[in-house]
Amino acid sequence: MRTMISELAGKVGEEVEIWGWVYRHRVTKNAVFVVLRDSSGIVQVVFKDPNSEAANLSIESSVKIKGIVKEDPRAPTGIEVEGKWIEIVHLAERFPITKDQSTEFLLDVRHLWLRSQKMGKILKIRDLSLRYFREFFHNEGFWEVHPPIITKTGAEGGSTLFGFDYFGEEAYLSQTGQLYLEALIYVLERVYSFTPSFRAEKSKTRKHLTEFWHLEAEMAWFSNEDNMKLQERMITHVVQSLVEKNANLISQFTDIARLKKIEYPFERMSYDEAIETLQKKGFKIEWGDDFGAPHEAALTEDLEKPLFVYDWPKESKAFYMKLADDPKLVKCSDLLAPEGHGEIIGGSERIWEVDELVKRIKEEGLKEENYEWYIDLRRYGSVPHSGFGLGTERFLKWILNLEHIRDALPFPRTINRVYP
Ligand code: NSS
Repeated sequence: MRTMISELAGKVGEEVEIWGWVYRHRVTKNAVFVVLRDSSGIVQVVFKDPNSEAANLSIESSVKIKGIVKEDPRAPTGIEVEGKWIEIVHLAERFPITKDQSTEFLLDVRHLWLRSQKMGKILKIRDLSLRYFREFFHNEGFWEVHPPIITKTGAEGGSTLFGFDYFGEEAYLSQTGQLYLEALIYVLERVYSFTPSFRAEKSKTRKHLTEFWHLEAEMAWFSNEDNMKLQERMITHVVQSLVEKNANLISQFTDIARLKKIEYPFERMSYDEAIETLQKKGFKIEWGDDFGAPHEAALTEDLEKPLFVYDWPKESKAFYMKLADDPKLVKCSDLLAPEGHGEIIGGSERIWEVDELVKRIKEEGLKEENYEWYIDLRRYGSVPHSGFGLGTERFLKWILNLEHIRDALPFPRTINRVYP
């Protein structure tokens, strides 16, 4: 029977069979050393016979090995396996990835680079985070729903729409499921979705993808204040679950103490205050301007927790946002991660009256006929409501302190890469 590598520690002295891939390989006068990798971990196997078939292995070959589990204080996991038998399932060709290769090359062979220890761990943390997000939503009475990806409606600005010909009609890849989630609150009240979102981002930065995984929620009867409170509790739940249940994995990327501090309530600052703060710090920024990466960094550099910047100028935000008491502003908030990782959540209260919505659609120069169904939602028992969207990869980049957003998912799509 097969044993996973992570289970070996409990089997010292026993004979086991392990299956996996050759991670490292070294042949000396007296022995053959094979570091074997499976999805649960790595372990060193020593064959005391230098003529063992193990001597012929190449990196990434797939093998089945039988051997005895031994304690070894020098090994990172405290154990190693004394190899007794080996079956080579597939002898790998020369593996193209060796030490010290360029980032561009590693991106070209992404399908193979995914086997690295680092990527394997990130992918596990990505999955664990999503389990905790879903757990949070289900605990809070949300239903998971599935909005379409092919749409007629842009929502986050025309410049980043991917358009295509849909049997003679112009259609787009979804930038957000939000408008559809708004329809679904009238049956389920609290809904969330996890979908790919697409943005034809011209910007080549460390935090922009053209395809990212969007976790979105929409809640009937919620003000933007309720919305922010839900977001901070959600982030706290996910981060603290990771800290409590997966400290071993997480601590290989970042200091756990840094994450323990991520507890609600988060910091809050109005857009007006943010502009003043930036001007005092010497930035040439005017009321009405959006923030770039240096601004976000300056606002959060001294913070240990995320910061909500709320009540933005209407002109800088999307058409669907509810006007604030001061009609120059809209009831919305961006959640900025600390340490300059930038915006991780965008959320707002939505316009729920027909006239106000039609006026904003016209002001923004959008085609009213494409939004007829969306306007319709304001005609039959409309209610105040709010929601938000979180970029999964932005969240992971922040939590794990990743250099670049592309390492937060297996096959990143950026302005200059759609392969592999
Ligand atoms: O444009 S957002 O700020 N807001 C929306 O799309 C709303 N319609 C969401 C909603 O209320 N349901 O995008 C939300 C988040 C943003 O904070 C980022 O974390 C992430 O989506 N995002 C991105 N991540 C990676 N790459 C790109 N290009 C990107 N754009 C947004």
